[in-house]
Amino acid sequence: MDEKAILRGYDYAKERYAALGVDVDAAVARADAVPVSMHCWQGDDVVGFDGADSLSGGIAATGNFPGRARTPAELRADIETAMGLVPGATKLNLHACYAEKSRPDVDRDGYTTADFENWASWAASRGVGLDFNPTFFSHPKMDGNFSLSSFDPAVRRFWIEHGKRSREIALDFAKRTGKPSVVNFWMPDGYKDTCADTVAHRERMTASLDEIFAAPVDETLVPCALESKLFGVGIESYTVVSHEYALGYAITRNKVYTLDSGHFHPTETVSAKLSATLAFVGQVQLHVSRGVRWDSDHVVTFDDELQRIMDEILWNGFEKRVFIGLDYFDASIDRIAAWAIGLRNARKALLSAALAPSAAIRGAEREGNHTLRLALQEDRRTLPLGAVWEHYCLTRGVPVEFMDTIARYERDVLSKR
Ligand code: RNT
Ligand code: ZN
Repeated sequence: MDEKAILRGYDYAKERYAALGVDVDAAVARADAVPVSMHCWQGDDVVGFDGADSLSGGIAATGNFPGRARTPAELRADIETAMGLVPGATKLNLHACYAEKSRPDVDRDGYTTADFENWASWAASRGVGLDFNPTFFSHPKMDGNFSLSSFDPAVRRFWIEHGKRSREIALDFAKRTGKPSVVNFWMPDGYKDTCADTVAHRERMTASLDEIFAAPVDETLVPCALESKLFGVGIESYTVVSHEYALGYAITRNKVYTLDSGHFHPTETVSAKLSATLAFVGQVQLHVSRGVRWDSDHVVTFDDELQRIMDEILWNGFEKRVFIGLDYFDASIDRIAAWAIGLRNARKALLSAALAPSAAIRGAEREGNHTLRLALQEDRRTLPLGAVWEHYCLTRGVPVEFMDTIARYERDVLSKR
């Protein structure tokens, strides 16, 4: 891209936004500072490195694009390449199954930071924050799709210990990176067909979670989150941690509630749930995803729902109360591009939220002028966001057009795997 053209575009955009009372430089700084957590699992189709060769738990990555990362070193190289294409404060979200075992006999109930040493030092040396997830799937100790709410006490014990270890690992990550490490609990527990005793599993789940969270830990360093889900593949009829369950648990236990945009009925939106949820829970974590007909985890696109989510966060000043993470896994296209596209879209939507003339739009609403509100909302869509975005990329040393990098990496790295 011609730098001079970008600078000209930026000058025009500044004028255009100033006429609406928007300070572009302040908006860029605001959007730039909001952390977005990059999910490590897009790079290898959620397989991990601690023993599994396929994915379970009712989730599925479809596609067969060449170049899947097969080792931690390959995955870290891919992550670095993708991060280089994305401006702003990016964190990395790790799953426990990405452990590099320090001893051959250590299992998930016994993991410590020794099993994540390479990840922790990689992150600390780059100034990248780490979030963490215990992995309750793709493991022989799963009782079908049940973990913390299994009827088998030995199964529950194993997974309770895994949950406890995960908080300890995250605490160490937070100390070493100087940034909070959100620990997200998602368990697939549920049934394919109609559950006869819907209470029994929930009682066990509550007891298990309470035991995991019993030891005091500084939750400003390690915010602990519970993720709800409507259904999974082969878990269509009953999930233990449904929306109502997770919301109730988070409210009564002072935990973070994780809202995944693929985990609701297709006409429900997470953007509509944010301010309602935050009226009663302290903090929310987002798994920004895109379901197409089901929880298909398509790459996040720059669509209305993404924009509404980011508008809700910035227009309400929720930056400190909402942890933004991405959660999708597409194996049908270049995986590094999949990361870059989704992460750039998240950042672009944050920028658009910061640039929008929200004061004027809200002012019209206050005055009861719903015609003006709609006119401003619609005009906002075509304001020169792209010109500001290009200038932002330029000043952060991130390519405006990134597909050359992707093509080069495919040729030099992915094709050799
Ligand atoms: C599954 C949940 C969960 C996972 C990741 C890998 O439906 O969304 O968050 O996608 O933890
Ligand atoms: Zn999720």
